[in-house]
Amino acid sequence: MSEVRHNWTKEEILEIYNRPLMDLLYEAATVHRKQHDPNVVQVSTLLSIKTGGCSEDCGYCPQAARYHTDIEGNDLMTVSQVKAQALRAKEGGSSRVCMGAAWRNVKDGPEFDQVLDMVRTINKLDMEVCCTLGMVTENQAQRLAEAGLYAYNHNLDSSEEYYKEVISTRGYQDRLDTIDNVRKTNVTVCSGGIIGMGENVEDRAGMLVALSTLNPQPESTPINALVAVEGTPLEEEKPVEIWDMVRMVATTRIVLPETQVRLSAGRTQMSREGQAMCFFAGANSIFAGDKLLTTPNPDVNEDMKMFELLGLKPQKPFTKKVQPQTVEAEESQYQALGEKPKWSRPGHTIERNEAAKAKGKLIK
Ligand code: SAM
Ligand code: DTB
Ligand code: SF4
Repeated sequence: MSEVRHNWTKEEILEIYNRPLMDLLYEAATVHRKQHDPNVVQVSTLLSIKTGGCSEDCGYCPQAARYHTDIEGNDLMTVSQVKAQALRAKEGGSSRVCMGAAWRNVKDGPEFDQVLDMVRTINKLDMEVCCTLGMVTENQAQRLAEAGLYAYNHNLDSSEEYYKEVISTRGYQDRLDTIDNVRKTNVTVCSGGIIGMGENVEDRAGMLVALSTLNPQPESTPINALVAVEGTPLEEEKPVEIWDMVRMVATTRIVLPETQVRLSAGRTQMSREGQAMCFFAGANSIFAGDKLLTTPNPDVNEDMKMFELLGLKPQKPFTKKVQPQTVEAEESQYQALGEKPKWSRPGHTIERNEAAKAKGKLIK
């Protein structure tokens, strides 16, 4: 067993990231094999349960109301719609459903109660349930845990320094506090970020310092390549080079040896050979299904062919941790507190966000 370290420095991580590729790949694959079955990949399906119209200014996000993108927004899905999609995902070989909502944070009330019902319903289908709903309080995280939530996704997105260049409506500390709130429950933590937003390699290393020094480290770490969507402030960013993705995946694997590294957004731009290199470098999870939240993802059949070609097997649900028990709403120990947490709003000016907003207003 390789030791999990929580004191990685930026310099150490940069040294790893910049190693000759063959050395980097060899080390990452070695760490990977000590901790994981290299032929098993966990498969999750994303479901956008509430799309678009978001109040935030995240520069990468097509769901931010202030930018003009082609996204068709919708209200919160019904529990039966979600159940039907979860069954489809299960038939397609997914072990986990990850429900995303275009919210800044969770608010107590009927919509959150409906999400709790969705969690109960999917857990009863014997699938792992993940949610990504924005910031949550400890009480809200406990209510999700009671409903049978397996994982909560909340990304750090980038280094603390570069985060300020991308988002002005919420702070890095709020992200860390949410992860902390989830950590106080039985729910596993899924946290990672995005590359290709114009950050430099120091920022990539900085993000990995922030993730690896969490104690315990996240159980799952998504590495997204930016999907540059027209109308967002980052629309003109160049596609991430496969070499950057491989280096980022390999470095993540080395500094977070036990985590499931998820090859997330951006796979439509990657060849099979490129993805195979990422799996060799320690990626052991993907999002499957022809859509991520709002943008395209490779076809399920293409992924199945890739798994066959590479001899990869999908991971069975609850391999890493036992299935949580679902507590029914009537028997819940936790009630809505109607809290009004003081999540921060830094509100500094980000030129490209302002420009995209102005363009959005003009078009609308
Ligand atoms: N609204 C919630 C939040 O922001 O926490 C949950 C949904 S949000 C869309 C989940 C994550 O998706 C973001 O933190 C970001 O890492 C990722 N994401 C969003 N848009 C993306 C894009 N265009 N390319 C790559 N990743 C993206
Ligand atoms: C994560 O790290 N990536 C997923 C999931 N967690 C929620 C989302 C990717 C979204 C890509 C842009 C879109 O489809 O809207
Ligand atoms: Fe809203 Fe989440 Fe998109 Fe930010 S990333 S704009 S919080 S949906």
